[in-house]
Amino acid sequence: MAIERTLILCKPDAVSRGLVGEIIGRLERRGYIISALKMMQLDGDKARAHYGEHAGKPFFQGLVDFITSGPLVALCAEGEGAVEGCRQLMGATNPLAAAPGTIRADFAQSIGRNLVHGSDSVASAKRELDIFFADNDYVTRKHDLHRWIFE
Ligand code: D4T
Repeated sequence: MAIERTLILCKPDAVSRGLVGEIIGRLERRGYIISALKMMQLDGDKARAHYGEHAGKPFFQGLVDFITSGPLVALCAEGEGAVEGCRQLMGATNPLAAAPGTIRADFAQSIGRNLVHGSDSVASAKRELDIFFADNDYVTRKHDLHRWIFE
């Protein structure tokens, strides 16, 4: 499995509920490296770009309103199979369908306030990371050493 990068968002509900540390801690304990991180409040244009695939769906405007409603924490997680691995940690989109032990099952109640976003493919990750981060936002991490620790 290749080293992948994925975009994780701790959405405004995670920030306002004080769950950012819990979420990042779970990513770190799984062994993912954080190579970029920032707190920001999204403007409408970025929010619509990020959620472009959902444009026209009934929940789209609510999604944009919510994601722009307050600060979020965006980060890039790196590691072997990080895209799928991070989605495992998050659990199913609807917290009621998420497996116990996942972030959404443990801390969320509704699909519209499900705390986290994680890219769903390597291609989406690349597109989404480019919305949130510039090349010089990333630090170089030593995957060889890190992989040896988690092997
Ligand atoms: P994100 O993008 O937040 O990681 O969620 P998922 O990748 O797990 O799920 P998604 O793209 O299908 O949904 C994006 C976002 O929209 C909200 N949503 C979704 C909603 O409010 N109502 C709905 O019916 C659906 C399908 C939740 C996540």
